[in-house]
Amino acid sequence: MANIIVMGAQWGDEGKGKIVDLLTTEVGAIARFQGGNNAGHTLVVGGRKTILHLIPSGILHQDKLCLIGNGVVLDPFVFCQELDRLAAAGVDVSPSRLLISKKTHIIMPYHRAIDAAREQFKSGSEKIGTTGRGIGPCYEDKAARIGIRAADLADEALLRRKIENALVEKNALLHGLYGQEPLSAENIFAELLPVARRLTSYLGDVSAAIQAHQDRGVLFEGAQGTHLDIDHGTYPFVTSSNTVAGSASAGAGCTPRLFDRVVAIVKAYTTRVGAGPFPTELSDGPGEYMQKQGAEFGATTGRPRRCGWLDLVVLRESRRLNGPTEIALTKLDVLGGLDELRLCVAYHYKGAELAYPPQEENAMAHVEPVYETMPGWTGDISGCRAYGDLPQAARDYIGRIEELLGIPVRIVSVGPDRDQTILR
Ligand code: 2SA
Ligand code: GDP
Ligand code: MG
Repeated sequence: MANIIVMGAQWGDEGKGKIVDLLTTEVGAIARFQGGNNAGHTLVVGGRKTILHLIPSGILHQDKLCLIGNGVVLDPFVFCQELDRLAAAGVDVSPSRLLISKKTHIIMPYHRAIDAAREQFKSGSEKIGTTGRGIGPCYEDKAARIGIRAADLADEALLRRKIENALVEKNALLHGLYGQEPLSAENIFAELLPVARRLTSYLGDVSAAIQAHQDRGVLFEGAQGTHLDIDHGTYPFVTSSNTVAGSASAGAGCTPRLFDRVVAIVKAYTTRVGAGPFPTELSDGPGEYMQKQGAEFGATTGRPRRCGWLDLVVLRESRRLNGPTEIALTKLDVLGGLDELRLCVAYHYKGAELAYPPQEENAMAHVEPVYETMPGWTGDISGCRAYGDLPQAARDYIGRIEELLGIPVRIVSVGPDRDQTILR
Protein backbone atom coordinates (compact mmCIF):
# COMPACT_ATOMS: atom_id res chain seq x y z
CA MET A 1 0.00 0.00 0.00
CA ALA A 2 1.44 3.33 -1.05
CA ASN A 3 0.47 6.97 -0.88
CA ILE A 4 0.19 8.08 -4.48
CA ILE A 5 -0.10 11.44 -6.23
CA VAL A 6 -1.74 11.34 -9.66
CA MET A 7 -1.23 14.50 -11.69
CA GLY A 8 -1.62 15.75 -15.25
CA ALA A 9 1.68 16.40 -17.04
CA GLN A 10 0.30 18.57 -19.87
CA TRP A 11 -2.62 21.02 -20.06
CA GLY A 12 -5.24 18.82 -18.43
CA ASP A 13 -7.61 16.14 -19.74
CA GLU A 14 -4.84 13.56 -19.92
CA GLY A 15 -7.24 10.92 -18.59
CA LYS A 16 -6.65 11.39 -14.86
CA GLY A 17 -10.17 10.25 -13.98
CA LYS A 18 -9.72 6.89 -15.67
CA ILE A 19 -6.34 6.24 -14.07
CA VAL A 20 -7.47 7.36 -10.60
CA ASP A 21 -10.44 5.00 -10.84
CA LEU A 22 -8.04 2.23 -11.86
CA LEU A 23 -5.52 2.86 -9.06
CA THR A 24 -8.23 3.23 -6.42
CA THR A 25 -8.08 -0.54 -5.79
CA GLU A 26 -4.59 0.04 -4.34
CA VAL A 27 -5.63 2.56 -1.64
CA GLY A 28 -8.15 3.14 1.13
CA ALA A 29 -8.99 6.78 0.39
CA ILE A 30 -8.89 9.29 -2.48
CA ALA A 31 -8.41 13.02 -1.97
CA ARG A 32 -8.84 16.03 -4.26
CA PHE A 33 -6.44 18.82 -3.27
CA GLN A 34 -6.88 21.73 -5.71
CA GLY A 35 -9.17 23.13 -8.40
CA GLY A 36 -12.91 22.83 -8.36
CA ASN A 37 -15.68 22.03 -10.78
CA ASN A 38 -13.64 23.42 -13.65
CA ALA A 39 -12.35 19.83 -13.69
CA GLY A 40 -14.09 17.17 -15.72
CA HIS A 41 -12.82 13.69 -14.92
CA THR A 42 -14.32 10.92 -17.02
CA LEU A 43 -14.69 7.31 -15.86
CA VAL A 44 -16.02 4.54 -18.06
CA VAL A 45 -16.84 1.23 -16.45
CA GLY A 46 -18.42 -1.52 -18.52
CA GLY A 47 -19.32 1.04 -21.18
CA ARG A 48 -21.10 3.29 -18.66
CA LYS A 49 -19.74 6.84 -18.51
CA THR A 50 -19.57 9.03 -15.40
CA ILE A 51 -18.14 12.56 -15.46
CA LEU A 52 -17.05 13.92 -12.09
CA HIS A 53 -16.31 17.58 -11.44
CA LEU A 54 -15.83 17.76 -7.68
CA ILE A 55 -16.22 14.38 -6.09
CA PRO A 56 -13.03 12.29 -6.24
CA SER A 57 -12.79 9.68 -8.99
CA GLY A 58 -12.66 6.86 -6.42
CA ILE A 59 -16.37 7.22 -5.63
CA LEU A 60 -17.45 4.26 -7.80
CA HIS A 61 -15.54 1.88 -5.50
CA GLN A 62 -18.00 1.28 -2.67
CA ASP A 63 -15.47 0.62 0.10
CA LYS A 64 -13.29 3.72 -0.38
CA LEU A 65 -13.41 7.03 1.45
CA CYS A 66 -13.46 10.16 -0.72
CA LEU A 67 -12.01 13.42 0.57
CA ILE A 68 -12.28 17.00 -0.64
CA GLY A 69 -9.28 18.88 0.70
CA ASN A 70 -8.83 22.46 1.85
CA GLY A 71 -7.08 23.41 -1.41
CA VAL A 72 -10.23 22.75 -3.44
CA VAL A 73 -12.78 25.47 -4.21
CA LEU A 74 -16.25 24.01 -3.89
CA ASP A 75 -19.47 25.16 -5.52
CA PRO A 76 -22.14 23.87 -3.12
CA PHE A 77 -24.86 23.83 -5.78
CA VAL A 78 -22.72 21.74 -8.11
CA PHE A 79 -21.72 19.47 -5.24
CA CYS A 80 -25.38 18.73 -4.46
CA GLN A 81 -26.18 18.14 -8.14
CA GLU A 82 -23.29 15.70 -8.35
CA LEU A 83 -24.48 13.91 -5.21
CA ASP A 84 -27.96 13.56 -6.69
CA ARG A 85 -26.70 12.30 -10.04
CA LEU A 86 -24.49 9.68 -8.42
CA ALA A 87 -27.22 8.60 -5.99
CA ALA A 88 -29.64 8.21 -8.91
CA ALA A 89 -27.08 5.93 -10.54
CA GLY A 90 -27.02 3.78 -7.40
CA VAL A 91 -23.72 5.06 -5.94
CA ASP A 92 -23.49 5.42 -2.15
CA VAL A 93 -22.73 9.09 -1.49
CA SER A 94 -23.55 9.16 2.20
CA PRO A 95 -21.39 11.23 4.57
CA SER A 96 -19.74 8.03 5.78
CA ARG A 97 -18.00 7.84 2.37
CA LEU A 98 -17.43 11.47 1.57
CA LEU A 99 -15.81 14.22 3.60
CA ILE A 100 -15.30 17.92 2.84
CA SER A 101 -12.63 19.82 4.74
CA LYS A 102 -14.03 22.58 6.95
CA LYS A 103 -11.31 24.78 5.46
CA THR A 104 -12.40 24.35 1.83
CA HIS A 105 -13.36 27.64 0.20
CA ILE A 106 -16.84 28.02 -1.21
CA ILE A 107 -17.60 29.29 -4.72
CA MET A 108 -20.41 31.82 -4.46
CA PRO A 109 -22.75 33.08 -7.20
CA TYR A 110 -20.82 36.37 -7.31
CA HIS A 111 -17.62 34.47 -8.13
CA ARG A 112 -19.27 32.95 -11.18
CA ALA A 113 -20.69 36.33 -12.19
CA ILE A 114 -17.27 38.02 -11.93
CA ASP A 115 -15.55 35.19 -13.82
CA ALA A 116 -18.00 35.54 -16.72
CA ALA A 117 -18.05 39.36 -16.71
CA ARG A 118 -14.29 39.65 -16.59
CA GLU A 119 -13.84 37.31 -19.54
CA GLN A 120 -16.47 39.19 -21.51
CA PHE A 121 -14.81 42.51 -20.72
CA LYS A 122 -11.37 41.38 -21.97
CA SER A 123 -10.31 41.97 -25.56
CA GLY A 124 -10.03 38.90 -27.82
CA SER A 125 -6.35 38.10 -27.35
CA GLU A 126 -6.51 38.68 -23.59
CA LYS A 127 -9.35 36.25 -22.89
CA ILE A 128 -8.18 33.25 -20.86
CA GLY A 129 -11.02 31.02 -21.96
CA THR A 130 -11.92 30.09 -18.39
CA THR A 131 -14.59 27.51 -17.70
CA GLY A 132 -16.74 30.28 -16.17
CA ARG A 133 -17.16 28.34 -12.97
CA GLY A 134 -15.94 31.12 -10.65
CA ILE A 135 -12.65 29.41 -9.85
CA GLY A 136 -10.31 32.43 -10.14
CA PRO A 137 -12.52 34.88 -8.20
CA CYS A 138 -12.96 32.33 -5.38
CA TYR A 139 -9.21 31.81 -5.02
CA GLU A 140 -8.81 35.62 -5.09
CA ASP A 141 -11.09 35.93 -2.06
CA LYS A 142 -9.17 33.18 -0.29
CA ALA A 143 -5.92 35.08 -0.80
CA ALA A 144 -7.59 38.36 0.17
CA ARG A 145 -8.79 36.67 3.37
CA ILE A 146 -12.45 37.45 2.75
CA GLY A 147 -13.49 33.99 1.54
CA ILE A 148 -16.34 31.86 2.85
CA ARG A 149 -15.14 28.49 4.04
CA ALA A 150 -17.13 25.27 4.25
CA ALA A 151 -17.34 25.46 8.05
CA ASP A 152 -19.03 28.87 7.74
CA LEU A 153 -22.01 27.17 6.10
CA ALA A 154 -22.95 25.77 9.50
CA ASP A 155 -23.05 29.24 11.11
CA GLU A 156 -25.96 31.13 9.58
CA ALA A 157 -25.24 34.48 11.23
CA LEU A 158 -21.61 34.42 10.12
CA LEU A 159 -22.58 33.31 6.63
CA ARG A 160 -25.09 36.13 6.22
CA ARG A 161 -22.59 38.71 7.48
CA LYS A 162 -19.84 37.45 5.16
CA ILE A 163 -22.15 37.57 2.14
CA GLU A 164 -23.26 41.12 2.99
CA ASN A 165 -19.66 42.26 3.45
CA ALA A 166 -18.49 40.61 0.24
CA LEU A 167 -21.25 42.16 -1.82
CA VAL A 168 -20.14 45.71 -0.99
CA GLU A 169 -17.02 45.09 -3.06
CA LYS A 170 -18.51 42.63 -5.56
CA ASN A 171 -21.39 44.92 -6.51
CA ALA A 172 -19.02 47.84 -6.94
CA LEU A 173 -17.29 45.70 -9.55
CA LEU A 174 -20.28 43.95 -11.10
CA HIS A 175 -22.54 46.99 -11.19
CA GLY A 176 -20.04 49.87 -11.19
CA LEU A 177 -17.55 48.49 -13.70
CA TYR A 178 -19.38 45.79 -15.64
CA GLY A 179 -22.80 47.50 -15.67
CA GLN A 180 -24.74 44.52 -14.34
CA GLU A 181 -27.68 44.46 -11.94
CA PRO A 182 -26.36 44.45 -8.36
CA LEU A 183 -26.72 41.12 -6.54
CA SER A 184 -28.87 40.86 -3.42
CA ALA A 185 -27.36 39.42 -0.26
CA GLU A 186 -30.81 38.35 0.90
CA ASN A 187 -31.45 36.35 -2.30
CA ILE A 188 -28.03 34.70 -2.23
CA PHE A 189 -28.44 33.76 1.43
CA ALA A 190 -31.95 32.36 0.87
CA GLU A 191 -30.81 30.28 -2.12
CA LEU A 192 -27.75 29.00 -0.32
CA LEU A 193 -29.39 28.05 2.96
CA PRO A 194 -30.96 24.68 2.02
CA VAL A 195 -27.81 23.64 0.16
CA ALA A 196 -25.64 24.77 3.10
CA ARG A 197 -27.71 22.73 5.53
CA ARG A 198 -27.32 19.65 3.34
CA LEU A 199 -23.59 20.16 3.02
CA THR A 200 -22.87 20.48 6.72
CA SER A 201 -23.28 16.74 7.27
CA TYR A 202 -20.27 16.20 4.97
CA LEU A 203 -17.92 18.54 6.85
CA GLY A 204 -14.98 17.08 8.69
CA ASP A 205 -11.26 17.00 9.29
CA VAL A 206 -9.59 15.80 6.09
CA SER A 207 -6.08 15.93 7.59
CA ALA A 208 -7.16 13.57 10.34
CA ALA A 209 -8.83 11.26 7.82
CA ILE A 210 -5.64 11.10 5.73
CA GLN A 211 -3.61 10.32 8.81
CA ALA A 212 -6.05 7.57 9.74
CA HIS A 213 -5.88 6.04 6.24
CA GLN A 214 -2.21 6.46 5.37
CA ASP A 215 -1.29 2.89 6.25
CA ARG A 216 -3.87 1.58 3.78
CA GLY A 217 -2.73 4.16 1.21
CA VAL A 218 -4.23 7.44 0.05
CA LEU A 219 -4.44 8.53 -3.57
CA PHE A 220 -4.17 12.28 -4.19
CA GLU A 221 -6.07 13.21 -7.35
CA GLY A 222 -4.74 16.23 -9.22
CA ALA A 223 -6.95 18.30 -11.49
CA GLN A 224 -6.07 20.29 -14.64
CA GLY A 225 -2.39 19.88 -15.56
CA THR A 226 1.13 21.03 -14.76
CA HIS A 227 1.21 23.67 -17.50
CA LEU A 228 -1.99 25.22 -16.15
CA ASP A 229 -0.32 25.76 -12.76
CA ILE A 230 -0.71 29.33 -11.48
CA ASP A 231 3.08 29.67 -10.96
CA HIS A 232 4.67 27.17 -13.34
CA GLY A 233 2.17 27.16 -16.21
CA THR A 234 1.86 29.36 -19.27
CA TYR A 235 0.89 32.42 -17.21
CA PRO A 236 -1.49 34.23 -17.58
CA PHE A 237 -3.22 31.44 -19.53
CA VAL A 238 -3.44 29.20 -16.49
CA THR A 239 -5.92 28.19 -13.82
CA SER A 240 -5.82 29.79 -10.37
CA SER A 241 -4.36 26.95 -8.29
CA ASN A 242 -1.08 25.08 -8.03
CA THR A 243 -1.58 21.92 -10.04
CA VAL A 244 1.89 20.44 -9.52
CA ALA A 245 2.43 17.39 -7.30
CA GLY A 246 3.92 19.53 -4.51
CA SER A 247 0.52 21.12 -4.02
CA ALA A 248 -0.97 17.84 -2.75
CA SER A 249 0.55 18.28 0.68
CA ALA A 250 -0.73 21.80 1.35
CA GLY A 251 -4.02 21.26 -0.46
CA ALA A 252 -4.99 18.11 1.41
CA GLY A 253 -3.31 18.87 4.73
CA CYS A 254 -0.58 16.28 5.17
CA THR A 255 3.18 16.02 5.37
CA PRO A 256 5.18 15.93 2.10
CA ARG A 257 7.00 12.94 3.62
CA LEU A 258 3.87 10.87 3.06
CA PHE A 259 4.15 10.33 -0.69
CA ASP A 260 5.67 7.15 -2.13
CA ARG A 261 4.72 7.44 -5.80
CA VAL A 262 3.99 10.25 -8.22
CA VAL A 263 2.14 9.02 -11.30
CA ALA A 264 2.29 11.46 -14.21
CA ILE A 265 -0.60 11.09 -16.60
CA VAL A 266 0.60 11.76 -20.14
CA LYS A 267 -1.71 11.76 -23.13
CA ALA A 268 0.01 10.20 -26.17
CA TYR A 269 -0.43 13.53 -27.99
CA THR A 270 -1.17 17.01 -26.63
CA THR A 271 -4.43 18.87 -26.11
CA ARG A 272 -5.38 22.19 -24.66
CA VAL A 273 -8.78 23.76 -24.04
CA GLY A 274 -9.04 27.51 -23.62
CA ALA A 275 -6.57 30.12 -24.81
CA GLY A 276 -2.78 30.25 -24.50
CA PRO A 277 0.37 29.17 -26.33
CA PHE A 278 0.60 25.62 -27.69
CA PRO A 279 3.77 25.12 -29.74
CA THR A 280 2.91 21.74 -31.30
CA GLU A 281 -0.70 22.62 -32.14
CA LEU A 282 -1.98 21.33 -35.48
CA SER A 283 -4.79 23.25 -37.12
CA ASP A 284 -5.68 20.55 -39.65
CA GLY A 285 -4.74 17.05 -40.88
CA PRO A 286 -3.48 14.97 -37.94
CA GLY A 287 -4.83 17.55 -35.46
CA GLU A 288 -8.36 17.12 -36.82
CA TYR A 289 -7.83 13.36 -36.80
CA MET A 290 -6.83 13.40 -33.09
CA GLN A 291 -9.75 15.68 -32.26
CA LYS A 292 -12.21 13.32 -33.95
CA GLN A 293 -10.71 9.96 -32.97
CA GLY A 294 -10.06 11.11 -29.41
CA ALA A 295 -13.50 12.81 -29.06
CA GLU A 296 -11.64 15.81 -27.72
CA PHE A 297 -14.36 17.99 -26.21
CA GLY A 298 -14.21 19.66 -22.78
CA ALA A 299 -15.77 17.40 -20.15
CA THR A 300 -17.12 20.45 -18.31
CA THR A 301 -17.93 23.02 -21.00
CA GLY A 302 -18.15 20.86 -24.14
CA ARG A 303 -15.67 23.14 -25.93
CA PRO A 304 -13.59 21.44 -28.65
CA ARG A 305 -10.04 20.84 -27.44
CA ARG A 306 -7.08 22.00 -29.52
CA CYS A 307 -4.81 19.09 -30.53
CA GLY A 308 -1.16 18.63 -31.50
CA TRP A 309 1.91 16.40 -31.38
CA LEU A 310 3.40 15.14 -28.14
CA ASP A 311 5.68 17.81 -26.68
CA LEU A 312 8.68 16.46 -24.77
CA VAL A 313 9.79 19.97 -23.78
CA VAL A 314 6.52 20.35 -21.90
CA LEU A 315 7.00 16.88 -20.38
CA ARG A 316 10.62 17.53 -19.41
CA GLU A 317 9.45 20.56 -17.44
CA SER A 318 6.74 18.41 -15.85
CA ARG A 319 9.38 15.86 -14.87
CA ARG A 320 11.45 18.57 -13.23
CA LEU A 321 8.48 20.06 -11.38
CA ASN A 322 6.80 16.83 -10.27
CA GLY A 323 9.51 14.15 -10.12
CA PRO A 324 7.26 11.34 -11.35
CA THR A 325 8.15 7.78 -10.42
CA GLU A 326 6.18 6.46 -13.39
CA ILE A 327 4.05 7.45 -16.36
CA ALA A 328 0.55 6.37 -17.31
CA LEU A 329 0.36 6.90 -21.07
CA THR A 330 -3.23 7.40 -22.21
CA LYS A 331 -5.15 7.51 -25.49
CA LEU A 332 -2.49 5.66 -27.44
CA ASP A 333 -5.29 4.07 -29.48
CA VAL A 334 -6.19 7.49 -30.90
CA LEU A 335 -2.92 7.69 -32.85
CA GLY A 336 -3.57 4.45 -34.79
CA GLY A 337 -3.99 5.15 -38.50
CA LEU A 338 -1.60 8.09 -38.75
CA ASP A 339 1.24 7.41 -41.25
CA GLU A 340 3.86 9.08 -39.14
CA LEU A 341 4.09 10.53 -35.66
CA ARG A 342 6.10 13.49 -34.53
CA LEU A 343 7.71 14.11 -31.18
CA CYS A 344 8.78 17.63 -30.28
CA VAL A 345 12.17 17.20 -28.59
CA ALA A 346 13.32 20.84 -28.31
CA TYR A 347 12.33 24.41 -29.16
CA HIS A 348 14.15 26.92 -31.31
CA TYR A 349 13.88 30.31 -29.68
CA LYS A 350 15.80 33.50 -30.44
CA GLY A 351 18.60 31.58 -32.18
CA ALA A 352 19.06 29.01 -29.40
CA GLU A 353 17.84 25.45 -28.93
CA LEU A 354 15.90 25.01 -25.69
CA ALA A 355 15.27 21.77 -23.80
CA TYR A 356 12.89 23.53 -21.38
CA PRO A 357 10.17 26.14 -21.99
CA PRO A 358 11.20 29.81 -21.85
CA GLN A 359 9.69 31.63 -18.86
CA GLU A 360 8.94 35.14 -20.08
CA GLU A 361 5.27 35.96 -20.54
CA ASN A 362 3.87 34.31 -23.63
CA ALA A 363 7.36 33.40 -24.93
CA MET A 364 6.00 29.88 -25.60
CA ALA A 365 3.91 31.47 -28.35
CA HIS A 366 7.10 32.33 -30.25
CA VAL A 367 9.08 29.09 -30.09
CA GLU A 368 9.59 26.80 -33.07
CA PRO A 369 9.24 23.08 -32.29
CA VAL A 370 12.09 20.75 -33.28
CA TYR A 371 10.63 17.40 -34.31
CA GLU A 372 11.69 13.79 -34.55
CA THR A 373 9.58 11.62 -36.80
CA MET A 374 8.58 8.03 -36.16
CA PRO A 375 6.48 5.60 -38.20
CA GLY A 376 2.85 5.19 -37.17
CA TRP A 377 0.82 1.97 -37.09
CA THR A 378 -2.43 0.88 -38.61
CA GLY A 379 -5.22 -1.05 -37.02
CA ASP A 380 -7.19 -0.78 -33.83
CA ILE A 381 -5.20 -1.39 -30.64
CA SER A 382 -8.11 -0.80 -28.25
CA GLY A 383 -8.49 -4.56 -27.78
CA CYS A 384 -4.85 -5.08 -26.74
CA ARG A 385 -4.47 -6.19 -23.12
CA ALA A 386 -0.78 -7.17 -23.04
CA TYR A 387 2.23 -5.08 -23.99
CA GLY A 388 3.30 -7.71 -26.50
CA ASP A 389 -0.04 -7.36 -28.33
CA LEU A 390 0.82 -3.80 -29.36
CA PRO A 391 2.25 -3.26 -32.87
CA GLN A 392 6.04 -2.77 -32.93
CA ALA A 393 5.67 0.88 -33.99
CA ALA A 394 3.49 1.58 -30.93
CA ARG A 395 6.04 -0.07 -28.64
CA ASP A 396 8.80 1.95 -30.29
CA TYR A 397 6.84 5.14 -29.67
CA ILE A 398 6.49 4.26 -25.97
CA GLY A 399 10.16 3.25 -25.82
CA ARG A 400 11.25 6.58 -27.27
CA ILE A 401 9.19 8.50 -24.70
CA GLU A 402 10.79 6.48 -21.90
CA GLU A 403 14.23 7.09 -23.37
CA LEU A 404 13.72 10.84 -23.74
CA LEU A 405 12.31 11.26 -20.23
CA GLY A 406 14.07 8.50 -18.33
CA ILE A 407 10.82 7.50 -16.62
CA PRO A 408 9.12 4.11 -17.04
CA VAL A 409 5.69 3.92 -18.66
CA ARG A 410 3.94 1.52 -16.28
CA ILE A 411 0.37 1.91 -17.53
CA VAL A 412 -0.72 2.13 -21.17
CA SER A 413 -4.34 3.09 -21.77
CA VAL A 414 -5.84 2.03 -25.10
CA GLY A 415 -9.47 3.08 -24.62
CA PRO A 416 -11.73 4.96 -22.21
CA ASP A 417 -12.99 1.88 -20.34
CA ARG A 418 -11.41 0.75 -17.07
CA ASP A 419 -10.61 -2.57 -18.77
CA GLN A 420 -8.89 -1.06 -21.79
CA THR A 421 -5.61 -0.90 -19.98
CA ILE A 422 -2.20 -2.55 -20.18
CA LEU A 423 -0.21 -2.83 -16.94
CA ARG A 424 3.54 -3.41 -17.22
P1 2SA B 1 -10.47 28.26 -14.97
O1 2SA B 1 -11.92 28.01 -15.23
O2 2SA B 1 -10.23 29.60 -14.34
O3 2SA B 1 -9.78 27.15 -14.25
O4 2SA B 1 -9.79 28.36 -16.44
C1 2SA B 1 -8.46 28.77 -16.59
C2 2SA B 1 -7.75 27.93 -17.63
O5 2SA B 1 -7.67 26.57 -17.17
C3 2SA B 1 -8.21 25.72 -18.16
N1 2SA B 1 -8.91 24.60 -17.54
C4 2SA B 1 -8.95 23.39 -18.05
N2 2SA B 1 -8.25 22.83 -19.06
C5 2SA B 1 -8.53 21.55 -19.35
N3 2SA B 1 -9.54 20.83 -18.76
C6 2SA B 1 -10.24 21.37 -17.76
N4 2SA B 1 -11.39 20.81 -17.36
C7 2SA B 1 -12.48 20.63 -18.35
C8 2SA B 1 -12.36 19.29 -19.05
C9 2SA B 1 -12.47 21.81 -19.34
C10 2SA B 1 -13.72 22.05 -20.17
O6 2SA B 1 -12.20 18.30 -18.34
O7 2SA B 1 -12.42 19.21 -20.27
O8 2SA B 1 -14.69 21.32 -20.14
O9 2SA B 1 -13.70 23.07 -20.90
C11 2SA B 1 -9.92 22.68 -17.32
N5 2SA B 1 -10.38 23.48 -16.34
C12 2SA B 1 -9.74 24.65 -16.47
C13 2SA B 1 -9.21 26.59 -18.92
O10 2SA B 1 -9.53 26.06 -20.19
C14 2SA B 1 -8.46 27.90 -19.00
O11 2SA B 1 -7.50 27.82 -20.01
P1 GDP C 1 -9.12 14.19 -17.09
O1 GDP C 1 -9.63 15.56 -16.89
O2 GDP C 1 -7.63 14.12 -17.10
O3 GDP C 1 -9.73 13.19 -16.15
O4 GDP C 1 -9.56 13.74 -18.55
P2 GDP C 1 -11.02 13.94 -19.22
O5 GDP C 1 -11.96 12.97 -18.65
O6 GDP C 1 -11.40 15.38 -19.22
O7 GDP C 1 -10.67 13.61 -20.74
C1 GDP C 1 -10.15 12.38 -21.12
C2 GDP C 1 -11.12 11.74 -22.13
O8 GDP C 1 -10.47 10.66 -22.77
C3 GDP C 1 -12.35 11.16 -21.49
O9 GDP C 1 -13.42 11.25 -22.40
C4 GDP C 1 -11.96 9.71 -21.25
O10 GDP C 1 -13.08 8.81 -21.22
C5 GDP C 1 -11.14 9.44 -22.48
N1 GDP C 1 -10.05 8.45 -22.32
C6 GDP C 1 -9.25 8.21 -21.25
N2 GDP C 1 -8.31 7.30 -21.56
C7 GDP C 1 -8.51 6.96 -22.85
C8 GDP C 1 -7.83 6.11 -23.77
O11 GDP C 1 -6.84 5.47 -23.46
N3 GDP C 1 -8.32 6.06 -25.05
C9 GDP C 1 -9.41 6.77 -25.45
N4 GDP C 1 -9.82 6.66 -26.72
N5 GDP C 1 -10.07 7.58 -24.61
C10 GDP C 1 -9.62 7.70 -23.34
MG1 MG D 1 -10.84 16.89 -17.81
